[in-house]
Amino acid sequence: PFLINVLNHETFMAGKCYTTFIEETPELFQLYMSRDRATKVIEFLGNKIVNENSASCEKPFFDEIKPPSYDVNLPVRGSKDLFRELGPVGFTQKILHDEKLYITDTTMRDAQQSLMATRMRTRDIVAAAKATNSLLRGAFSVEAWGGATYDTAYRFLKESPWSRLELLSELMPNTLIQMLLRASNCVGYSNYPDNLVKQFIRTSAEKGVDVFRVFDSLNWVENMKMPIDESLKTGKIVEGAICYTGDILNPDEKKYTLEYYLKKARELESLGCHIFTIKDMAGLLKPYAAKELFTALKSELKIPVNLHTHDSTGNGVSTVLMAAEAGVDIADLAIESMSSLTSQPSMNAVVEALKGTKRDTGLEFDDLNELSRYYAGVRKVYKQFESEMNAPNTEIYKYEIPGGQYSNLLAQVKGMGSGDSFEEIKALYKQANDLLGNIIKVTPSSKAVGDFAIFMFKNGLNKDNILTAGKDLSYPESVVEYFKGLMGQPEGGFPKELQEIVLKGQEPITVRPGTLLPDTDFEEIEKHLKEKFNLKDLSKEEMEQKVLSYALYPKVYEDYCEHTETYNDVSKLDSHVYFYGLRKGEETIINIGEGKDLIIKFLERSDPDEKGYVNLVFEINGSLRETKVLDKT
Ligand code: 3PY
Ligand code: ZN
Repeated sequence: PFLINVLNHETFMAGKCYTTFIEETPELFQLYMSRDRATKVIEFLGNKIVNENSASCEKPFFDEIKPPSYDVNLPVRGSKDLFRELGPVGFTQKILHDEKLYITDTTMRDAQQSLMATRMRTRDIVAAAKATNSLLRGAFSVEAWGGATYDTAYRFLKESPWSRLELLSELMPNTLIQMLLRASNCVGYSNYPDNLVKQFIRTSAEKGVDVFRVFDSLNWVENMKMPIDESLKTGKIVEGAICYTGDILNPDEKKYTLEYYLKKARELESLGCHIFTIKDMAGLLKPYAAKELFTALKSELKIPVNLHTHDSTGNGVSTVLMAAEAGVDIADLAIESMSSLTSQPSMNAVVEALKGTKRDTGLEFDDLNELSRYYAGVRKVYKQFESEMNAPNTEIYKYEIPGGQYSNLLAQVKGMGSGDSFEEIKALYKQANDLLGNIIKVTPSSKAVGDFAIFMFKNGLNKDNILTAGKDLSYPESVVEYFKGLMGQPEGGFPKELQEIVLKGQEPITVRPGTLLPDTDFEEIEKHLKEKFNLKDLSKEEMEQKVLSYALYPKVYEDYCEHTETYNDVSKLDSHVYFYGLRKGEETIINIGEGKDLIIKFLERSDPDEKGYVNLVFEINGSLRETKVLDKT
């Protein structure tokens, strides 16, 4: 039926169908195109309805969420304008001399990563972009990219992280866009070859990253030099971050002392970083420790200092205020409805707390409230991805488990059917950390500690028997990688006895892993992708992004390409439709570009036939369409 327009056409019927016929009468072929697209959409929806939303989990009802409103006529002069005028050194030195507390809004990256397993889709993020550009014009930056957002975009959301960056850059022209870069681990979980890390940094800068925050999971500065250097070469702002662990106010603390942090800060400053960041990924920095730490950092450094913390213990706002008292220049905070618990402390709370003081942020209550209203609505759609942590937890001080990992670990333990043993596993996490040498715990080193704790639990091991009972066992891959030196060198070195047991005769490395890894062959990857997928008419830039994505995550990226070939681009679907499909009788509108809409209504589904196929009936722009989906549940 889709060729009917053409078949009825007199030129076609008369056999006068020349090669220009399609060009001269494209409308005749339009139906075919839209059918193809529509078919893919209903196949995607059908699969969602049949295989991903069991009858026992009825789709919840969601209210329409209006994007945040703002005064469109208000001229905006934001941080990016100042950066353009003053350059990276000029602007960051201005921050150093200004009295106000500058703010980095983490809502679009770390807040959603920490609260909802990084599932927030580009559609919901960019809907807030224009308003954020205006309402947060007095802020330092918006952290919107990097960390776990890169692979989860492909893996779970079936959308390109590069498009997100491009859209944000277009919609927030006055705002500095910030990313989290895991040094040589880029946005992944292990060290990548130098040429890949460098290309990734260059492309990120070209596509819209204005501020690079660089950290290493063992605070090994040697591993940070090359990525910092490469980020500096882009002309953008570079923050060197040191991860905080332990407690500088604990008199028994011998390793992670105030002097440890000052030494690291001096090293990063001397590498040319424009800003120094304390990255407190587990929320361990207590308020009075923050006062002491930032007082000392302020008197040592000639670059602005920034505090990144999480509110897992409930002390987050106090920690930020104490740091503000001590002169911290920039604080990371999340919009209220996306703040607290495993996320950042509340921006709205800190902004109000500082009103009328010399550290007044310049941000306004009503503006933040409007953004908060928007995200409160969005958050409901992502409830299924939130952890069970619904109250602050000072236990974090004892176990030092980063917020994001805490909920993952609980889920993993429950998945093993050992939910009742979580107390024991937390205690083993602490022991595992000691056995690995009391290390920094952040992606990916935190994974090694978590994997090790679970391994100890499963094998009945503890700190007293591991060197004997664990002698002949083979250890989890992340633990082997750690002891091989593939994550870098931990402060104080590796515990030798356990290292020998784990490596079983393999030699560990002591140099930066990147110096040993062969270069990524970009041409080979391009050839492979062109052979495997339908990649015609791509610009050089588009191809470059695809090659980078494959180089970082080959399997995840190929799965994404296959998904796109099967179902087309699913990023235009509303999020509740993307995650839950449609209820019987529910309608959704998808804009397919150039002002064209597909209005899709789900009408009916059959029971599975003898081969297990379910027939689903939809209405698309008024016509009935059916699709068959194999019931895999
Ligand atoms: C990341 O690496 O994604 C982090 O947020 C670490 O804290
Ligand atoms: Zn964080």
